[in-house]
Amino acid sequence: MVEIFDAIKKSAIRIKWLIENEDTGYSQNINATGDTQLKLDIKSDLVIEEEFRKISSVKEIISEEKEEKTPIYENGKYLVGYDPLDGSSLLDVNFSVGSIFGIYKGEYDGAHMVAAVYVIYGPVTQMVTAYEDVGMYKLNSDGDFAFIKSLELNQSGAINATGGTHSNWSKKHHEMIEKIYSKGHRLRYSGGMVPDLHQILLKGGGLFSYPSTSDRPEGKLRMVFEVFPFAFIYEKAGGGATNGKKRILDLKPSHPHDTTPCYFGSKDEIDLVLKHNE
Ligand code: P6P
Repeated sequence: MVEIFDAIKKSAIRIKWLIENEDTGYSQNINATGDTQLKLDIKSDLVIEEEFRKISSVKEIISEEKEEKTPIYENGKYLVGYDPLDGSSLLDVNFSVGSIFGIYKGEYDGAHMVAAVYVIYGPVTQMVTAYEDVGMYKLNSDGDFAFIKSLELNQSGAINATGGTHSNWSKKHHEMIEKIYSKGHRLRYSGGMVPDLHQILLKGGGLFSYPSTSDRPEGKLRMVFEVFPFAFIYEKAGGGATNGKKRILDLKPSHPHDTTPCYFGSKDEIDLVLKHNE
């Protein structure tokens, strides 16, 4: 597992450089999910694939930016699903973006996840790893990721991060969001999954929701590359993650690019979501 974390660190340093020096414009390509790819989406994906090709413990990788899986080493024991540059459409307004990694053994689903990592490219570059516990690291001037602290969610928090187009929410979801606001929570939403969930983790808790909407009935966020990794991290940090009815990590995608409605948060907020959807 250490060599996987090291490959992620090397990728992060290279992607940070790309963000700071390369063209943030769009390519002519469309990815597996139908998004027009930024040149940086493609370059970040290539960087990660290059770094993982050096790791003998990795059997296969699959990227949000590619339809197909990429075999690495036949006798490798880990599978890695990743989103190389999540929220890349926010680069043109200089918002924080991130890379997300789910490390699996045997199957690309929540029950087989063994670790999760994300990197956030912001005013500083930080990495959060969830294995035994949840640790935060900061990229320093020597090119090392120095351990900063362990991360834990409070029983309840004060942040409400509300994904999706409000006019496409169900009546039930509107009512649930108002219930959260009635508890005194405040809106904190950038449109970037990594900084939005990082903020809730670091500011003690709250709720991030990306529900089923009329334009996206199965939600927008991808299970293997985004939702399982953050569900794993939030549970390890003492919180929870649900699709509104079931625990996220109990879900099984029928296709690696499947999406799901998702709610991540402190225990009290997740309980409120589940009760509201009974
Ligand atoms: P909306 C970015 O495009 C992304 O995939 C996630 O990073 C983010 O949480 C979500 O989409 C934002 O979607 O519909 O709220 O703008």
